[in-house]
Amino acid sequence: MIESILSQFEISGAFVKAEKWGTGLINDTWLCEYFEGETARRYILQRLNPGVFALPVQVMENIRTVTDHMVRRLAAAGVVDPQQQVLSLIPAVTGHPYVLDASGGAWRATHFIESCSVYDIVSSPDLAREIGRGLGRFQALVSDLQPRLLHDTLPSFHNTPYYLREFDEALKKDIRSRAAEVRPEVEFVNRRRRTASLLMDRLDSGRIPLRVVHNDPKANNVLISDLTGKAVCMIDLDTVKPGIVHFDFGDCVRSACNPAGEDAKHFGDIRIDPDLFAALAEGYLGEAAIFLTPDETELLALSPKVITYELGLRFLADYLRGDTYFKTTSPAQNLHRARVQLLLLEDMERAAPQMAAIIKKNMT
Ligand code: ADP
Ligand code: GN1
Ligand code: MG
Repeated sequence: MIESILSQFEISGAFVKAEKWGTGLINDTWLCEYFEGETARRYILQRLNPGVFALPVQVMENIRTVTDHMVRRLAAAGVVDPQQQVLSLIPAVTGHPYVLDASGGAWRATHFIESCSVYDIVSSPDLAREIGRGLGRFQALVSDLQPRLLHDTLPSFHNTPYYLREFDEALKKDIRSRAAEVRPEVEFVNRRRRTASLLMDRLDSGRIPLRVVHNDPKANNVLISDLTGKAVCMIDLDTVKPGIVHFDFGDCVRSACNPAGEDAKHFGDIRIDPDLFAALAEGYLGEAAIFLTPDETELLALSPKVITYELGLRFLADYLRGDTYFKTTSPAQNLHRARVQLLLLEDMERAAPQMAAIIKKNMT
């Protein structure tokens, strides 16, 4: 199957092997090796999750629009080899940037960017700063791209009030009879229902603008150079579409500034680390301050809370529905993930004044 899909992409040389790759919760990824003469070349092959991406062709068109734009911007700025800093799609023999399989599943191939790593857990401020910088640079490069040029491939993707309604629905239906088990989490969620609209209200009132954003910039979606320790490239661009910068910044903080990680082993270790947060904010604003409005910047401080609430709701709703969205490797993993996010949210609430002060400091 993999070889037959690969043969439909414009990849030259002899196929050597393909191995499963990455720790993502949605798509399937393979690292593929070829030999071209004496030279080994590697590629990433991915199958988009059809249960999540109902419009794969539009997803791929968005990725092409965004990556082409970034390459143009970097080339105009004098970067000699922009393809080393931007995900580079390999065309299929049809000319499209994807291959559709018999069941309608969409596949894409990209050049593998060598000598880089991704981190599920961030343990130093230097790394957090680079992750923030990688996100800020990505957003800055697309800040002059009109959002209307992109398809809205996932209409409610970061609509937190929508996820709250979906959660209520899953709880009411309780198709797996799990509601009784999650009563403390439900109470926790209910006490914070107002958190859901904190960002969407600002967008609806026109206080913050719609932009082209990544929408899924968790820490492990930033490639970091093994040689320099610097951010090289943002990957995992399926969710790139119109949105607000806050969900990006918040998601980056949520995933990079909790040293216990998304699958924390000990609940007691879950926290927002102020040094990691300060470094990430500094790295991000060092790149993004140039295009953000003062209102947007000020609102950054509360964004980690909203997205952490949102992801807690999504994991918990998925648990209630019987684990149909996020990949799991153990029975109550989505419940565990939800608990981690809700504990992290509680710590963010405690740290809110400190986080606001750090953002303010970076504004001056
Ligand atoms: P997922 O949606 O499953 O998280 P990603 O697009 O993030 O998929 O890819 C999974 C992993 O593959 C990443 O964590 C990274 O290690 C690696 N990867 C993806 N694209 C590239 C690339 N172009 N160059 C190098 N590594 C990559
Ligand atoms: C999913 O694809 P991946 O693993 O990078 C999810 C994100 C969540 C994340 C939590 C399309 O991202 O929204 O924040 O898991 N992506 C989608 O780990 O739902
Ligand atoms: Mg990823």
